[in-house]
Amino acid sequence: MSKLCLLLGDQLDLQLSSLRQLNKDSDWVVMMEVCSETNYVQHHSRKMLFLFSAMRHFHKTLLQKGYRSIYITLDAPDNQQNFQENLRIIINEKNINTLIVCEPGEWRLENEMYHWEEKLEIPVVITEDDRFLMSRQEFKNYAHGRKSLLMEDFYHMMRKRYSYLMENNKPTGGKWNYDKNNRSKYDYKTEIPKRLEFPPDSITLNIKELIEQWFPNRFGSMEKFTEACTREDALKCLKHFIETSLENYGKYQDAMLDDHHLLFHSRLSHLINSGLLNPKEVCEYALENFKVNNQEDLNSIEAFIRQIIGWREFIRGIYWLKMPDYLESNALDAHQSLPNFYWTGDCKMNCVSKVIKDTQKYAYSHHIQRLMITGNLALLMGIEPKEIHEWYLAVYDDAYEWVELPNTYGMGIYADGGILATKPYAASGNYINKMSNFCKNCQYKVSVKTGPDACPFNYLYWNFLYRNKNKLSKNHRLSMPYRNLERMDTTKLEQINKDSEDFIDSHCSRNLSEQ
Ligand code: FAD
Ligand code: DLZ
Ligand code: SF4
Repeated sequence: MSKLCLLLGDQLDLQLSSLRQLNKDSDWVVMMEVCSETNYVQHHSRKMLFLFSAMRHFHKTLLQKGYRSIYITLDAPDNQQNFQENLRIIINEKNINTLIVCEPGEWRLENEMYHWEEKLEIPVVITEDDRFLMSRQEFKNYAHGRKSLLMEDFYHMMRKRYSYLMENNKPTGGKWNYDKNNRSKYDYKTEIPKRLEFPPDSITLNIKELIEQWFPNRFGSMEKFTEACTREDALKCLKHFIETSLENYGKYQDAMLDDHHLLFHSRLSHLINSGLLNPKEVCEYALENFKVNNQEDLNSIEAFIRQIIGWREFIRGIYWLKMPDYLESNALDAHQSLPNFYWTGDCKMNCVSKVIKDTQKYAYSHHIQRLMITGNLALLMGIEPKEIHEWYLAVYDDAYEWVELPNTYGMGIYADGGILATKPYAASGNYINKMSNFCKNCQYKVSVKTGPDACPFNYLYWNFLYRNKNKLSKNHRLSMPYRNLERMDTTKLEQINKDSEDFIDSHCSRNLSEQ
């Protein structure tokens, strides 16, 4: 009798808690490519290419390390295309007496697993995912009894707990957070480093063919795929980022460029989320290898550490604290359908079009592109939360629901009504123009507020505040824009509302009057 460990596509870590339970000589590991995972949203073809390649390479590593590992490819003749039925076959074939799985990153799958004991008639052990720096239970304990949950408080606690950037129990440099120093527009001089490229090997090329055959109509391109798909290459990416980009990471964190999608961002999230890199190791590698010579360096490393031990952990904690109700939230009663241009990039707004076309090309956007371009527009237009959530979950190669959903509902569109953010991240064209050079190449004019030439972000911003007055005007962080709205000339406001309704009507199949 043996144990069987099911290893999911985002659990590619030799130290994983479920693998630690196995006896290599007698137990089994199984990994599988299944349609139940490829089809629950319309994942970007490049996201699947990355993940399947990383999975197949990881299976090879498991074999080299002496594990008895089974791999079911998508086109294997006996593939039942879902976890449960494939497991049933292996359990019978290999005479398995216990199934082990590390807790998954999505509620829907964990919920399914709770039925496996009964359906597969075998004990199922779900082990804690200790790749995270705080367990789900610890976060629940932390949240218990707190009136509100603030990332900043959580982050201070995590800094102390891990002694990252701490001196004599005080934050290095005297301040916890240097975010205010991290809002510069790109200076158009600092060299943007080239990133490492890993030409696809035969494993990756075979998967590309498979995806072309099985999913010919998926969003996105698989051309010029040069992603790291092994731990070895992922470690090279980490080292390269620390050596070439981290020094400018903080300063230009919020900057965007028309012709460069990445700037100084790490591009590590898909590697961390899939398990090829461990978040703690990423932080510790950065802390050990990055020399802090001046205030800008400190701003950069503080920002980087904050994203990982602060935002990433906090987001995950909120997800498991609030699911499954969280998925149903719609605090702003938003019901517009997602405009088709989110799938094509064919849109006159240069910033939106570029971000979506880069998403098609790379399955990646950096945080401000997600938050202040595609997220901001969905917020201002009042897009139905589930529609924009499914878009984000599909199109990015780092997207799993535990991290995507709170970012979308909490930060992007304020669907959770303020659990994660203290105010909606709503902005007019002015912000985008301040942080990027998109507006120079746009058919709209950022300086024009209404009419056919006006930047749509300008009128949509005021229309959003006007439409949501009852829900938002009491938020003290919005008191200034609401004061300005109060003072606005009625004719101007009428024009703003008309332009907004026309814009929304022309892009959404459901319109404002139907709400
Ligand atoms: P960097 O800017 O280099 O940051 C370093 C690391 O910090 C990242 O690799 C990531 O691990 C972590 N990090 C930074 N910000 C966040 C954050 N807000 N939440 C969690 N981790 C963070 N991130 C995902 O990993 N998956 C998603 O599906 C996802 N969906 C998002 C949807 C929306 C609407 C928004 C606004 C943000 C989303 N994010 C998501 C967060 C963030 O945009 C990405 O983590 C980041 O862009 C990844 O790029 P990077 O590795 O270059 O990040
Ligand atoms: C995202 C994804 C895809 C597209 N396909 C698979 C798959 O075929 N097999 C697998 O084990 N995992 C896949 N994944 C990742 C899972 O969706 C992920 O493990 C769960 O959503 C839990 O986070
Ligand atoms: Fe975007 Fe408006 Fe600038 Fe055009 S003018 S790029 S729509 S912010």
